[in-house]
Formats: sequence, C-alpha cells, structure tokens
Amino acid sequence: MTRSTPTTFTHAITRTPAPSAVHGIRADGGPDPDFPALAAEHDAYVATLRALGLDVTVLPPLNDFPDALFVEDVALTFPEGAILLRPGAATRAGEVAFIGDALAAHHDRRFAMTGPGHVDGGDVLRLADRVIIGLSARTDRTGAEELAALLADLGYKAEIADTPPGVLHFKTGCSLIDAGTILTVPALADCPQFAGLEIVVTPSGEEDAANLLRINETILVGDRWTATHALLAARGHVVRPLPTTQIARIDAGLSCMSLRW
Ligand code: CIR
Repeated sequence: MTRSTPTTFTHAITRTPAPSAVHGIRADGGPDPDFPALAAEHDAYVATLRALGLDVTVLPPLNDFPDALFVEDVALTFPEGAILLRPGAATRAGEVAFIGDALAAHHDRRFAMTGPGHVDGGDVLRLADRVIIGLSARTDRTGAEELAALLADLGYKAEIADTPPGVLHFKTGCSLIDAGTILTVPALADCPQFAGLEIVVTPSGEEDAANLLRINETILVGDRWTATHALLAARGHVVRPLPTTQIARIDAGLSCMSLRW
C-alpha cells in the first residue's frame, strides 16, 4: 500500500508528572491513578520518543499544577515557530508561564494568545495542508479565531470545527494516521472539516484508541486497544503499543504528553 507521510518530527518537549498528578481533572469522577504506575507510563512514553529518534526535552514536575504533564494543552509547536495558548480550565492557566523558556530554547518566532478567549492544544489537529481547531468545553470561538489569526502569521491555514458533546478535546476523538487518513470515533466521522480525507472509524469498544500518536513511521497506540492495533497493522502501519491505563484515569491519552515539531 502506498501511503504519504505527513510532517516529520525531530523534537519533543515533555514534563515529568508531579505526585499531584493523581488529582488531575477528570470529567466523570473515577479513581485516582496510581502514581508510580503513572510515572512508569510517562517514562515509557519518553523512552519511546527517544527510541524513535526524537530529541526530547524533559521539563521538571510542577506540583502546583496536577495536569502540567499534559504539555500539549499549553502551546503549539511547528518548525516555523511556537504559539503560547490560553487553556480553558482555570486550574491549568498558570501552566503556560512554565513552558516559555523551553520554547524560547528552540523557536525564534514565538507568538502568544492574549485573550479573552481560550484554546487547549488538545483541540488542535494539524493536517498536511491545514490545521483544524475544535470547539469544546475548553476551546471557545473567540479563542479559536484569535488562534487562527496567529496561525496565519506562521503560514498555516486554520478551520474551526465542532467537538461532539462529552468528548473532552477534539483530538480525544481523532488522530491523523497518515497525510490523508484520520482515525476517528463514530461521533466525529461526519465532521465536515474531514472532507477529502479518508475516514477510518475506531473498532467498537475501542473509542479511546482514537487519541493515538503518530511519530514519523510509527504509530503509538494504547496497549489495551488490540483491535485497533490489528486494523492499523493491516493498513501497513508500524504500531507501538504503550501503557495508558493510569493517564486515562485523568482523561488523557498519548498526544497530550508532548509537544512535537
Ligand atoms: C485535563 O482535563 O485537562 C487533563 N486531566 C487531561 C488533559 C488531556 N490533554 C489532552 O487531551 N490534550
């Protein structure tokens, strides 16, 4: 099968989870993660990014911000520059101040949202030719429109989409698996902004697999989602299962734990 590969990643930024991560936000209650097991999931994630050849910056834990390991939500990174966001959860707003130095070390061109709107990076899906910004409980239209203007300054076209109710972030429900193909939960399969892309729907019962992470020729997928592994392997992809049980308890998946470019 011939597949085209989207952006090649060479760098990532992550943040070590603090013990407070067990108190991370979760929409539906549920048990706290087990901290040693969560830290082990994060370690495996960082080790995998490095094994795939990425230069990974690991930032120190921030115990005052339980969700700070989810660096994806506070900024966007591109080869051409970086954008500081305004996360929509009040308890996460302060995380932004702690990512700037790491961005400055790598990106000469830096922009920042100034408000009053909000965007979480988990709502921003980068495609080969444009960026989709999903409206959600964390990302509002005012924020999405400000971000679209900043993206235009970086040379990226942006479109604004809806995120289905009950889905935390746009990318909780979908991921790019190659330049022309989206893996999506059924609730997002008819997203008008996916026109022109091939749509692959998550196997029944494996909707949580939709937040996977493609790193160049390898797709990282939660280790519980065996039907999704088989589906992707049958399409010719190299699949790397990773443990995600503990981070899932605080509503997170694989994309959330890094910024990539
Ligand atoms: C939160 O609710 O903000 C965190 N507990 C989970 C963030 C997940 N991030 C992401 O999907 N990009």
